Amino acid sequence: MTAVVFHNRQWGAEKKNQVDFYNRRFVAGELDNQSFAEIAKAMGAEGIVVNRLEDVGPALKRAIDLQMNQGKTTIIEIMCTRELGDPFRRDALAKPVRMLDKYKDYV
Ligand SMILES: Cc1ncc(C[n+]2csc(CCOP(=O)(O)OP(=O)(O)O)c2C)c(N)n1
Repeated sequence: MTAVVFHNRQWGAEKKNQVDFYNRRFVAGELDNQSFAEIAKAMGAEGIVVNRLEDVGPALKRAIDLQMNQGKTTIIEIMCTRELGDPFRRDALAKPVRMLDKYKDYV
């Protein structure tokens, strides 16, 4: 098989919620020292790191060739920016609304 990992060196969804709800502060959301391509190689698969947009096509061609002609699994690790996307939910870390009386003391 061929798998593509979009690697932005962070848990971006979690970081974005922290940034939005805690005055732009965040903790424990950034990842700095791992390589998914190297992890793939350590596990016996192929690993390809893509740093430039124009290298995506050749990486996919190589992975598909390995998959179809040699039966090998490849992890394509595409390095991305750390731009934070907008969350699907905008109330993720908001104070919950308590609908039932029995929960009104839980804030
Ligand atoms: C259809 C759907 N399923 C599940 C989720 C819940 N969800 C929000 S962010 C996220 C993980 C995002 O991971 P990735 O795209 O790798 O970005 P990262 O947060 O790691 O930067 C998931 C599963 C969602 N938003 N939409």
